[in-house]
Amino acid sequence: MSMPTPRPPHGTAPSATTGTTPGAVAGGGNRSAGPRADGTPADGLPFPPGFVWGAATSAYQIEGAAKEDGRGESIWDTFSHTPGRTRNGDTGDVAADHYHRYAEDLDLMRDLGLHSYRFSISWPRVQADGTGAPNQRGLDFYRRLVDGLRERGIAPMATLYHWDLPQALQDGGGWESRDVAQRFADYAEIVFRALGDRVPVWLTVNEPKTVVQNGYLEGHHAPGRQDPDAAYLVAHHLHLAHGLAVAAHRATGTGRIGPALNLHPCYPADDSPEAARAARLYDGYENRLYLDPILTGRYPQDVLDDLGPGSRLARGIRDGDLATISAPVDLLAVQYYTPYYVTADGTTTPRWPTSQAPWQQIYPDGMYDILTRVSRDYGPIPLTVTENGLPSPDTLGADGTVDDTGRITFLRDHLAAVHRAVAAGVPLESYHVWSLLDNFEWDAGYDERWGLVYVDYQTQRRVLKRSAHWYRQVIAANGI
Ligand code: GCO
Repeated sequence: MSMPTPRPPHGTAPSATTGTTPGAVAGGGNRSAGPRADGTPADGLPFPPGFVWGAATSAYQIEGAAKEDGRGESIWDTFSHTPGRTRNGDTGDVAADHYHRYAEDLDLMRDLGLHSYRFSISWPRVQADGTGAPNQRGLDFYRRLVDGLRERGIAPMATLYHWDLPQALQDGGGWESRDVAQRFADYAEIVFRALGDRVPVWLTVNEPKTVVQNGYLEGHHAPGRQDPDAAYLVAHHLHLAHGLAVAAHRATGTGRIGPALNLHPCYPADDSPEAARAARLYDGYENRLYLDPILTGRYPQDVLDDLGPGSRLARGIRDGDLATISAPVDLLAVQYYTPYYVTADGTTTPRWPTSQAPWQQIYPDGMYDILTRVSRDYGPIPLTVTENGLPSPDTLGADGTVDDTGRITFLRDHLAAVHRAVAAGVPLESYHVWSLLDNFEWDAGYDERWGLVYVDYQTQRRVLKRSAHWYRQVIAANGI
């Protein structure tokens, strides 16, 4: 089946940049690397006044201090310490040592001019075993972090769960156990009471789909299972945890709250009706299985039918669950990395060059498509992009600089797509680059560098990459 000729998005080849002069872009384009000298956006794409620019991280990927100040063990401590599970046997024991270097990192964020910083709270740092009285030393770290952000004029955006489930709860069944959803709500309440009035935006569960697919279908993320029947029951309990945390927020928290979903536009790989049908079901598993229960109170029927009435998901849904799960939320966090092209037999086929991460096809138009689709299909819910970026094998030059112009090309192309979506009426209020710092990229360990800021893991020295200098200009100009 012949494939249509790939069309480079936005007139720039999506392959990595070869240019060495500042601002060089793929394909020899003459666009500058940032706003003009007078501060106006280089490409003439100003964002709306008040648009919020940020960057994102997560606890296990940057904090380190894995056994400090009462932190308990998480499933990612167990998984990363299991031989063969992570590249080079890398773990998050030290990571970017953010737990000790947070003040320096806060100054970095201020110097970049960030308006918002999305981080996650480590559940086992707050409750070592996932239940019981809170660990005040753990909460104190997040109090210091949040106060440090506010002192620097940076809005905290806190994710409650970014995959580091306390191991003790995993020992009791983990997300296959409905009880863990309630434990999560109890933990969320502790955090709301400790930080609630200082955090304007809360995100409940980061990427439930990745927990389901990587943790329970493919098994290359913690807890390393390959059990499809368990996987979709886990999805339900993650949704329940989200809904119970929203209820806890309404009772104890302040600010706004919503889910953080990674969404992948799913396109038919050809123009056959079979491919269209297969792409629709693929979209069900990739997107609607997460969007629909939370935003509409229903599971997608095509997915339920495909799983069958005897599935653990179907049997795990109890009266009232969907009402809990679909409690109104204040915003939706969208995380976009890659599209999928689905063939008639329901498998996928690549279409665009990938980044250093082989799963990531570089396709900026997918950002426009997913943002406009969410607004079209789910109404005017305020949106924020909380993750978008790519890894590259960045190296520290002899001159002390890190030339990651491929990341500038990627970010500018995706921001141009964001700009188009906003111009089309999508109620998008902010954009966060993944990631602020190079960090532990799960089973890929430290081989993939996703940060705007280079981390020399031997010395923990931070070096702004070229993309960080560029992003600072974008923020200052409020446009690209
Ligand atoms: C995710 C996670 C991040 C990853 C990033 C790159 O979306 O998978 O939120 O922790 O590091 O997306 O894979």
